[in-house]
Amino acid sequence: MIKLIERAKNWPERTAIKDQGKAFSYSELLQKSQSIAIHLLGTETDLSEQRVAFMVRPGFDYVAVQWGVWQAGGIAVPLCVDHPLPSLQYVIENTNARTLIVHQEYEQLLKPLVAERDLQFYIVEEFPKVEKINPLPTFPDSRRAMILYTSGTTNLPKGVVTTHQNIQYQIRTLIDAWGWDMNDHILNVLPLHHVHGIINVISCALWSGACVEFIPKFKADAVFKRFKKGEINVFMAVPTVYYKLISYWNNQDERTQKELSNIFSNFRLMVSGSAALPVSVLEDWKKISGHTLLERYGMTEIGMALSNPYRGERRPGHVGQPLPGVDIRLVGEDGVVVKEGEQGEIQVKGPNVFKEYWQNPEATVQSFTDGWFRTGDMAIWNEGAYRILGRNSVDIIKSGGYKISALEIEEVLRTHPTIKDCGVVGLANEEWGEIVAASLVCPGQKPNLKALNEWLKTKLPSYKIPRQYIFQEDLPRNTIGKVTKKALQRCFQD
Ligand code: MCA
Ligand code: AMP
Repeated sequence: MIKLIERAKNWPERTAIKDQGKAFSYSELLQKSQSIAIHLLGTETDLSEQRVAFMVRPGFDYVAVQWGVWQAGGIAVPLCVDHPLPSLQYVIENTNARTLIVHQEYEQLLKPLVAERDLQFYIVEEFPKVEKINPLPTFPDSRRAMILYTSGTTNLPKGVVTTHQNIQYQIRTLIDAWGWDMNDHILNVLPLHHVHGIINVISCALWSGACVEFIPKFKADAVFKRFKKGEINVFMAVPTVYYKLISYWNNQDERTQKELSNIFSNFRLMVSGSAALPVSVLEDWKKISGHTLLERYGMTEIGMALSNPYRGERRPGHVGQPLPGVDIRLVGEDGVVVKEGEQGEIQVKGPNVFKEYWQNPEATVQSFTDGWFRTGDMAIWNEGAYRILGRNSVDIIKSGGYKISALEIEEVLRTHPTIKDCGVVGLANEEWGEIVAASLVCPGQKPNLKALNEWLKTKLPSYKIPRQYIFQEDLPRNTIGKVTKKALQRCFQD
């Protein structure tokens, strides 16, 4: 049986999840997830890596569905609950999912797809309880467990496949490194179609017998309200979330600020990751909460790889040292491992590293060299800790912790009738890390930008929509006619 799920039997009465004011025990989670597994299996004895896509809000139902798919032997494909239909359709088609599970509120949105692809369709709220649980399939840990989509240097996102073994390793290394135990209580504010929320927050908590509490959507006031109750002692988020919490705190009167700051004496750990944590945010948060954020570095393909220590010096602007069992090397452009103090690409090896890009052997082969995974992130080893210097591709943008491909947005923009050509870049931004910006070449009538964004929202998730536009007669190009993105970034400053 899957270790993460098997462990739940050790503490059936403990609270696993708090969701919308209701507490659910580990035994309830096991029961519901096993019922779901039985329904998914129907007359089969094993889903044998069939892909099961699900669009379920973060909360008890989400975990029950994920565990249900795993116990039935399927591959879990979590869909982003905020994505427009084309993005959802892409994932469902790319994984060739035969089954789709949704919260009722998403039924209307996905109905056309269900009919078109003849999907087996379930509404979570309607899964009846199964009284008698038939034996569930057994399989080795090498089985594929999950596909998460991540943007790369190609225009369309790639499916990252992890096995149960990968996931188990990713969880265990964090349990040891960050001192998780069953008395922990974490608040999840992150979306659950990415590693940060799925592995670092919910799976680590549930592995430990701890409690994970959900709020439906991140809102600074709702977070502080939960913190005030005094139960939560662990928190993990992207830098933008800390930025927003700091802004909220700054806007309170002095008495409220004091009251809010007192809450943090209960906390044992606060982590930041998914994007570079500005030193100013680390310092402001320390002033407010008394906590030095633990910054770590990870990626969908590898889980977590580098982390500042739980005990010991957390150095601002640095991401610490390799996690136990994770091998790291820095490699120069010539393919040779660099000397200390020189910059190179981070390459990673270890049981945490993913199996493959889904049905994309070419991309899988290209992303490895001699068995090392090439992250595309540049770093330097600086007196005992790694420091991330940025990515080796300007076509990857990180905004609010989301990884975004400039090429994907350009492809969509070029399909607009008024746009002949375009160039998309990321611009440094205090709150979001980077914001998406687009230069448009429109020889005829220029589009109305508000209308353009409304049009884009039907095709792309909101975080991929450009926040700044310029119009140009032509894009800046080098002598061989290639768009020079660095020069384009400067055009926005001008
Ligand atoms: C939203 N807005 C933006 C952006 N997103 N503006 C600029 N850039 C953006 N990226 C605007 C909206 O248009 C809206 O504006 C307003 O902000 C609020 O939008 P909303 O969607 O409500 O935003 P939010 O809920 O406040 O979102 C902020 C967020 C979210 C909570 C930080 O971006 C988020 O959940 N990020 C986490 C992503 C994540 O989990 N990444 C992990 C992947 P208006 O009000 O004008 O309409 S990386 C990973 O997993 C690896 C392994 C790792 O290392 O962790
Ligand atoms: P994703 O592909 O969405 O999993 O995003 C992974 C990417 O986020 C990495 O390749 C890095 O570029 C970035 N990232 C994650 N953590 C950090 C960090 N602490 N500092 C800088 N960049 C980070």
